[in-house]
Amino acid sequence: MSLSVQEFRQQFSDKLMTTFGKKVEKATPFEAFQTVGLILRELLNRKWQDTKGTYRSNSQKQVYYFSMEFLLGRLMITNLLNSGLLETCKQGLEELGFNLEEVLGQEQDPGLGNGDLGRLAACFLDSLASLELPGHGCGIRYKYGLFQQKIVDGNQVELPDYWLKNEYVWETKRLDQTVEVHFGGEIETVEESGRLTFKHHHYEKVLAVPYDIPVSGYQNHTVNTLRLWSAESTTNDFHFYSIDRKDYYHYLDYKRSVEQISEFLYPDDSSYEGRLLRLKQQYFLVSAGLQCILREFKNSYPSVDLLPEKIAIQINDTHPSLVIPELMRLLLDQEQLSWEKAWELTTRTVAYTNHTTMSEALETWPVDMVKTLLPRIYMIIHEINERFCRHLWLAHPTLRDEIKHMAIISYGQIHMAHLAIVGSYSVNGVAKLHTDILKNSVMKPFYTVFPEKFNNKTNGITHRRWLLMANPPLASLITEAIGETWVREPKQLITLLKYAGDAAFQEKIAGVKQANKTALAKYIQERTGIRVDDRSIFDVHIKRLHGYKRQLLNVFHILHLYEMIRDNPNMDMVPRTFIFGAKAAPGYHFAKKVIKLITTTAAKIAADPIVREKIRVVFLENYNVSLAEQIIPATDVSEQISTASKEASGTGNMKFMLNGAITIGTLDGANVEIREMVGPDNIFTFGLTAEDVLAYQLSRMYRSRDVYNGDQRIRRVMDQLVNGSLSNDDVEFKDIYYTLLSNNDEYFVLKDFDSYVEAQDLLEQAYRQPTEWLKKSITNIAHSGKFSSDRTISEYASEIWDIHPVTISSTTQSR
Ligand code: CR1
Repeated sequence: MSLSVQEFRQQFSDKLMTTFGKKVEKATPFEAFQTVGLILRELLNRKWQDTKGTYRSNSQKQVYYFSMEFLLGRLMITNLLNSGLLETCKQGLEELGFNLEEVLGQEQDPGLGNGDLGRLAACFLDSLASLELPGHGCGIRYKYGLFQQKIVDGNQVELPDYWLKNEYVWETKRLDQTVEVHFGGEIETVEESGRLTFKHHHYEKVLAVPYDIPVSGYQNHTVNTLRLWSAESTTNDFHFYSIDRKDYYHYLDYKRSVEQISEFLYPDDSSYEGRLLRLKQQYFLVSAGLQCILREFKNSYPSVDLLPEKIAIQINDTHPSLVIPELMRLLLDQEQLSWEKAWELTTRTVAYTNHTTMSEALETWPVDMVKTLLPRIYMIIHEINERFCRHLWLAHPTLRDEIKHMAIISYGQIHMAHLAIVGSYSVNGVAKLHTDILKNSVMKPFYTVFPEKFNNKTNGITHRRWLLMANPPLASLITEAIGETWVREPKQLITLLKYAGDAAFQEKIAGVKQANKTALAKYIQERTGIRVDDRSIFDVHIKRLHGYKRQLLNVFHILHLYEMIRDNPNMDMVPRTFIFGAKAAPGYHFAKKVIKLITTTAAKIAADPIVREKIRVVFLENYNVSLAEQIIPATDVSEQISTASKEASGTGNMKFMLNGAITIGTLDGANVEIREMVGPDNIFTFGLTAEDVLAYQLSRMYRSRDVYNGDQRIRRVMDQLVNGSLSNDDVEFKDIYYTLLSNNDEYFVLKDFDSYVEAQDLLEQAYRQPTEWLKKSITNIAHSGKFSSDRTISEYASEIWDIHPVTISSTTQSR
């Protein structure tokens, strides 16, 4: 689509007038944003129509990616870049008296996700559309995203994230596509002409209304769909005007309970009600999504037998794993298929991605809860379990002792990962190490039974958002050096290797990094009032706050440096700025204490005239996609220091690498593959390996107290937690202290401290050699092509989904 600056300006003022009744001079930046949004929407709508039309007419297979989270980030910039209008819009807006940055900044981040898992889903949608692959997202339109984080007195405070308070310019409500989802009630089993049928009575009826968001591909004609479902009530079953108005009050209760379903991303699941709501959300997504897919499918194809040939459903972790019994329900009860046929179709359509081996995150639901909320679904899960256990008993006699650990239903709980494995044709992990751990340890018996299902798909990120949009100066520099083929084929970044040692190129790379650091320093000052030295090393740890991600280990290193500088104020060291960004789950006490520890350490250092010359700590509140886009291009050191075996992949590690940061990390998740690519000289690895960790967990031979007793540096750091030197309130950090000593330091912080400090020393020495450092940095960028989500999605497309690129033919496009 080409649009001249002149045409853009004209369209802008026309649209502004018809939408807001305003002249350009009077428009606010928000109105300008909405206006550009509407211009883009019109362009996208045409391509969207074409895409849908082409998919319908060429009857190729399509994939649906079911996920409880999609962490999209701002979409205006993506849509401008993808449609090739970024420059036109920038210039047009400037001529009209607006600043592009300010206009883009008006967009609310839709916080419909928590961390990596949701961001991965968004990168995947971007790659699907950019590779012209027929693939769509299916999720929930939560009214409130993940909470907004404020830091008050050093503590995290959670505020509601009402991202929809202004109209969301990218969505379209599709009332005509509404479906009904049923909860509760009873099932009556009746025999009709020799066949059992199941009648659902007294259920609660919820309307699922879809809102569609267009997902555009990079400078092509594809616009796929992200469909987000919203729960609404129906008024049909109530008589508001009855004499006693009883129905009216029932209706209010009912309306409230329905709307809750799509209200919050994470209902507080520390209570039974909270958990019930979460289960309701999962079924709501799954049932609405599947009904709609099946309805469209039946409009296009003569028989549901073709389902696996035409549709693949990928479930993003176990959250949408009720897809399996729900698809069975639809095929059995609605389509009247036999159990065997329905099972065959289901297990050839559904594929499952596992994203974690942490036992706390492996979902289970109490039988009673599922039975009451989803009676028919429970019956189906029960039957799947019976048949699966019988199969194990007969076909795998050697596993008989394992059956109780493999059953889908055991000890009153439904194990969703087991259901997902049994009911799908592909089970993939998200990095090599993680997949190996699934196969050889966590899911071992399942791997024995279904070896053919297990496969690895190492995660990736979209270089369009994380380099082209987030770091335009670096992107231009790369293009200047190696031409622009890398933009469509990120693997080509490898040709940068020949410039790794090139002094002139190094200087340019250093210049871009410095400019980004200066910009971030300015941003930090504006946001926090803290002035940081933009010549210091920017050492960054941004991700969810969790024990296994070990923000605590990072703080311990900082507190150790603090002691060293106090001992020797003239210590020769390169000044460093430690930057953190992280949200802690609202009910996760320990994680919140770690935030408090970071902010307390920051304050203590800021107040110390000697120490603050050398180190600074900054905690940036409300970490989200847009903030990550600011921070990553300015980073020198990327902290990826999870306890080995715990981080399934990580994707932040890839974003940093792509932007030339050097990783300090454990041999965990995708760090292992980053190391394989760049070689050991271009990454700083340390600490226990996954094997060590698993062995310690089995043998129970680790004693954190021994490490504490044996290392004076650790004792000094830890004593600061409880001796009043950090906080007057001497119980403030007691919990952290005892978690490490009395609860035996589940995440091996003390154990890895020594090798972490050593790796940090080596890293500092390397930083002192600018030529060597820049060489490492360029080498990292050059090898980052492997971690493009285009590569990941191509693998899913050919090895799991069997879908192929479709060139969209233009039917509505006038130009
Ligand atoms: C993992 O912890 C991984 C993402 C995306 C997370 C992280 O290492 O990069 O998934 N897992 O694959 C998760 O959120 C529920 O599990």
